[in-house]
Amino acid sequence: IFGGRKSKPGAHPWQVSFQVRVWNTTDDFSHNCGGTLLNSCWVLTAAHCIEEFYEMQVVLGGVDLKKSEAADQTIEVEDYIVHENYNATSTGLYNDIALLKLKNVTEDGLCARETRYVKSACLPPGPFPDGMECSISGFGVTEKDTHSTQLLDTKILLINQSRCMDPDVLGDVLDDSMVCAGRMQGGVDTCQGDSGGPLVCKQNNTHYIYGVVSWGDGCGKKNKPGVYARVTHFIDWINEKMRST
Ligand code: 4AZ
Repeated sequence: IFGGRKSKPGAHPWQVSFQVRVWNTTDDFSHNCGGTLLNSCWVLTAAHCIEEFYEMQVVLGGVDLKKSEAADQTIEVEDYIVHENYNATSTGLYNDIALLKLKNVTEDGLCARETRYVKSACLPPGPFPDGMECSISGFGVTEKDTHSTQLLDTKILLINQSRCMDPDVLGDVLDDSMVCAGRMQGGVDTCQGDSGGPLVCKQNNTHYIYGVVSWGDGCGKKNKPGVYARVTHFIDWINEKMRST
């Protein structure tokens, strides 16, 4: 996160750290991407966060990757579903969305347990207006050029699609699987390591997952807002996949 500050415990209870181990070594899991808890057993993330990893887990409830905290819940990833039309090209990442299915860890068939620090975000009921202020959070690269071990957050604005497709902004490379958000003056943005994490908008005291951190032209640059997978475009896909398994 560029232009962020340390988040307060419980401020982003749907935020996950999606962690992986590449080989069967004694190496610890390492943070790979962000993600958003949709319900007890499902996490939304970006398709580009997924490869053939040896082992995958999510950590919920934490605000510090270096410390084990009382609120932490660490849960294995049992399976993943990448969007069938995910396409990474030189111009951008199309349909950059995926679901992680968590392993049941309780007798009642649940995965994550809801607490003050672990809660799911809602799927949005429809489009939100251009200019709406929404929040981003993550453990990714900051303006100091290093990943953050602390969960950082900040606020950005939803940006009009045709404005974002101006030649002086990102150009004619976006499709309706994407939504832009940021600050046109620069300095406030998501970056590498925040990928897969939440762009959350609050309406009537309910928090909606509106975007999944996907890509951009660098981080925090003037006139280069971040690009997010547009969750409203994928509501049917998400519900269908969560029903089917
Ligand atoms: C990345 O490399 C990345 N500024 C994520 C978000 C943005 C740029 C790059 C948006 O994962």
